[in-house]
Amino acid sequence: MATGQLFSRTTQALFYNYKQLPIQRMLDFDFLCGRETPSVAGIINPGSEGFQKLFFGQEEIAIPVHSAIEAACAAHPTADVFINFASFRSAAASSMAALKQPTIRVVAIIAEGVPESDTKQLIAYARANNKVVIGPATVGGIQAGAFKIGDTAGTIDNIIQCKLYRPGSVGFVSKSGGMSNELYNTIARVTDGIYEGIAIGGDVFPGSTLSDHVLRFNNIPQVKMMVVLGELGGRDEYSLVEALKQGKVSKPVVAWVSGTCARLFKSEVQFGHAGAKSGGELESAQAKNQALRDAGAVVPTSFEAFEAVIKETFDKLVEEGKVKPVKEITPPPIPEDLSTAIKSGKVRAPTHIISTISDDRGEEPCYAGVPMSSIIEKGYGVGDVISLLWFKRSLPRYCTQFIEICIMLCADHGPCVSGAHNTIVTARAGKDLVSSLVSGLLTIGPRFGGAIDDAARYFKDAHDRGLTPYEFVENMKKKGIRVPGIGHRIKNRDNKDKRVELLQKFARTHFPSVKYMEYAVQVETYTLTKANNLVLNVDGAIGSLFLDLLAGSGMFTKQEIDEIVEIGYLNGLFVLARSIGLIGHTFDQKRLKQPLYRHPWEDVLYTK
Ligand code: Q5B
Repeated sequence: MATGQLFSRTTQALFYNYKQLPIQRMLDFDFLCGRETPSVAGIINPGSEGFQKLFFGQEEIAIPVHSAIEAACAAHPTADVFINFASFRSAAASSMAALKQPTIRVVAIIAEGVPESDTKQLIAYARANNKVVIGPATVGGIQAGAFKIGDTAGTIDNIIQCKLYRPGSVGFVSKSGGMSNELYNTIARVTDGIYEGIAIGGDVFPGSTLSDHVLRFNNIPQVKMMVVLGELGGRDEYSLVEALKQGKVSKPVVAWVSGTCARLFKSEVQFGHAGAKSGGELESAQAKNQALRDAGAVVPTSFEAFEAVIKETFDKLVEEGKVKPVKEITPPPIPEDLSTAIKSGKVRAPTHIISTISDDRGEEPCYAGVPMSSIIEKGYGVGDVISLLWFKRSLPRYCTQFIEICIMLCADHGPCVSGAHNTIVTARAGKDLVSSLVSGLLTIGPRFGGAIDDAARYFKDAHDRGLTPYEFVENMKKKGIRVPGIGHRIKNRDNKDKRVELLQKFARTHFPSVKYMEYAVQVETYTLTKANNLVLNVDGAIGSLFLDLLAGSGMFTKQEIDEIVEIGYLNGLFVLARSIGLIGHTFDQKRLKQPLYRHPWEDVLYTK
């Protein structure tokens, strides 16, 4: 690897696998550092394309999403860092695909558990092609004030605390990502801060090694000293020992190999990382610390003394005039996410929707405050669910039974009615279920099935005003309005609608009062004197009987009844019921594989 800088203030990355939080953290870091361009040029999310909205400071930006690595690299030729958040199963293949792209220079592999044989191939390919792999099993790395990989250095608060928003003079490399956070803090306390920090990852075969990065830091003029945190297991630290012995490192190196406690255990211990196990004596923390010390690194006697020796080394550089004090700056504040601010009670925000009928936030959804489980345990039916969701209360059994009867009786009325006809024609045109259903539903209106609300309105008004059926019907005629709920295309005095009879029978048996229905029947008696087909139809029967239900149940105030009639709840019963039949007609046509419907010419009057 050697040479110098991996990143700069203009470095851009491609981010593999959409992970909102680490990407947002990168962008927040950019903003903190005063970068002009976001460090994430594009996202690769296999299988999806488009844009992902994220914040860059206070502004929302749209970051392009690509479904393939090749397409992303072609679209963003200047993005030379590939941040791989793939799982351990697919990290190797995607990393290799990225390394093979001419535009990609650095690949960071976050996943832990990548098969070692795969990692070895990645390392070999990267070395042969002069590319850099950071990881696997890493949090990534950071160039202070310039570029950060994913979750490196944690929260924005931590980044500010560690002064990572501006460059210092220390090059830091560690195996552990978690411990690198600790050291960012330590280094910020006792020096002018980090210039660049890399966590190489805790696998047995890291894509790049401690010495790779130390040698690289040695070539970066802004880096004045290096801090190295190794760990027991493996021999990586010995290549650094060799480099020190051979005089390849001209800047001070302060190092510590953690895991000295391993000797306290009687048997071999595997620590957190795959590579961190106490193997032979040479791999022990003690041996590696001693070797580093012998080779010229500044090695403390314990981890606790690490901070002091870093300070001493840095102070010496200052005394020698090799480090000029960094000019402190105040980073801009990162706007807090609304959701976080609301959670902490710092701000309040008006809601955009108000809902009173159901709540899905708890352990189980509730309808009008009644939990799903009690709906099932109490043996509630569709009528009860309708009474909860439409009327926001539990109605008596006879009311919910009446609602269910309405639903059952209006579920279908054969293939020839407007709704079913439309649905059949639509299904035969090859359209899907929802299109076929809504095509039928759209015919429901003042003439077909949607006269229930108007019937309730007019019958209530006429009844409550004490109009005689004669006065009511003739007044309507004068206004040129057909009486809603009266009249039918095929039903008449001698062929009464069975549904109307069944509804009336039920209501007479169970309702405390049927005054509105009786009024509607009197209206029918009068209209039948005019024409044979001016019967009380199913809409009229439901409309008048629902008035009786509302008034007789004692569950609604007069004001609530007026509101229900005014808003028009009752056509909902027909819409809901007929959906059952329309869905059935759709399935029927599909099952019968019916061809496209074309109306016969003979059935059309062509005229001028
Ligand atoms: N005349 C239903 O009419 C229909 C009159 C009237 C005073 C009336 C008509 C009407 C009100 C709306 C209504 C629901 C269009 C019907 C339903 C669901 C269904 C359907 C199914 C299912 C039928 C002949 C003469 C004329 C008219 C007069 C008619 N209705 N006068 N009040 N209500 N009703 N809709 O047969 O003097 O000759 O000019 O609009 O309640 O949709 O099964 O099919 O389950 O699917 O076409 O049951 O009644 O009668 O238009 O030839 O009129 O009677 O003014 O008088 P028709 P028209 P005139 S249930």
